[in-house]
Amino acid sequence: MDINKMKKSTKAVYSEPCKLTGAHVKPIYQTSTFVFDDVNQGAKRFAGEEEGYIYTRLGNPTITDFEKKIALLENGEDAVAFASGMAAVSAAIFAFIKKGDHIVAQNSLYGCTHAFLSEMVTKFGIDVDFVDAKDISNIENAVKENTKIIYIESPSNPAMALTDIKRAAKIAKENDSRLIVDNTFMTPYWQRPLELGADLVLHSATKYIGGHGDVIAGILVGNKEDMSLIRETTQKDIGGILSPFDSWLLLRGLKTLGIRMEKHESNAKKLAEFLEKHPKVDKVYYPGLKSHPQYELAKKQAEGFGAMIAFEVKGGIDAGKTVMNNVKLIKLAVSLGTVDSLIQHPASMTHSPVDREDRLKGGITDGLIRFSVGIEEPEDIINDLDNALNKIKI
Ligand code: LCS
Repeated sequence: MDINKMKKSTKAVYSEPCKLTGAHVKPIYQTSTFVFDDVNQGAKRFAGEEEGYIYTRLGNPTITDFEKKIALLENGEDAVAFASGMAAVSAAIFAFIKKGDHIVAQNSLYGCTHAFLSEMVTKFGIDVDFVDAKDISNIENAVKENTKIIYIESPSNPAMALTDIKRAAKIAKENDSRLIVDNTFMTPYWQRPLELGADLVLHSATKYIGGHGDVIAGILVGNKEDMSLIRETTQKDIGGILSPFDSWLLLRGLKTLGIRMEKHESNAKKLAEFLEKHPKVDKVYYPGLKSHPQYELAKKQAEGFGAMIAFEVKGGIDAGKTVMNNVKLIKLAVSLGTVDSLIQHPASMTHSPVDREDRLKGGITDGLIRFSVGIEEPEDIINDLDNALNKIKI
């Protein structure tokens, strides 16, 4: 049996029993260190001459199982797990840049990623240019001889802007740089950027990978060489590793990735169509709607549209606040990709670390509302949202 040849849901569900005890679900290796037989063995492990664990910051069987599962799902050679999505972002960027290098980034990115690139990375003598990557020629024109990284989210948080991943990968290859794709909104269930030519895939595993809103985690996937470099540098020495317990929770969450993503998406389609027709709603941004300007690209590069929706109501931000303050079933909270529906206001919450001017360039208007569609029954979500929308007085 070769699990690599199986369908994506089977890959997500599959796990091997514990080799030692036969336990169906493997135990958690909740340990910080590993005992050596003798000094010689310890030295060999440190020298990389013998396989085996040393210390959990350098590796742990439960973390390895999670990394291998994501590598399998993303069709990558290897993966490296982190304590958060942001730890994965910083580890990926710092592993491949040095003073004098240049990064081209999409102008529509998660708030802390944008802040990290515009404020932190630039402190170390690295230039970053933000471009509207919906038009791929903007990436093409921004790339320079010293560009080492092209960084995108597709779809982006929260504007739902897409980048043509295949074309961005081609530009990266021609320029001897790396394309990093944040695939958080899609998960490997709907989109696998490595298959489209990307060099590294990143996830805030806090979201759909875990799925239940009880873990903060991040992961990078790529080829063996890049992943080894990250393990030996930014993971080992900056040290933002994932814990064994959280790895185990993520492995549990992943088993239902397929059915969760299918239900999230079928709900999202219904919600997007409901919002598009609602008299109090001005604009809806969902790649699965034919009215989305990048609907064709979404169909081409992904197997699904996901379940993140952004919308603007008539009456601007005040009307938006009325909606967010009046939902009952849907929770007013940041984060996304949990089994329950969440609503939030990017300009004052997730994207408040970004200057207003930069937010607007990334499509984040003051009145934009972001909605992470859960797996409750769609009628209940629609009723809750409809009640809240009808509280708007116009
Ligand atoms: N990338 C994307 C696309 C994200 O949405 C987030 C977090 C991160 C990276 C960072 O991951 P974390 O460190 O939080 O695991 N996005 C959040 C959001 O939209 N609301 O709260 C967090």
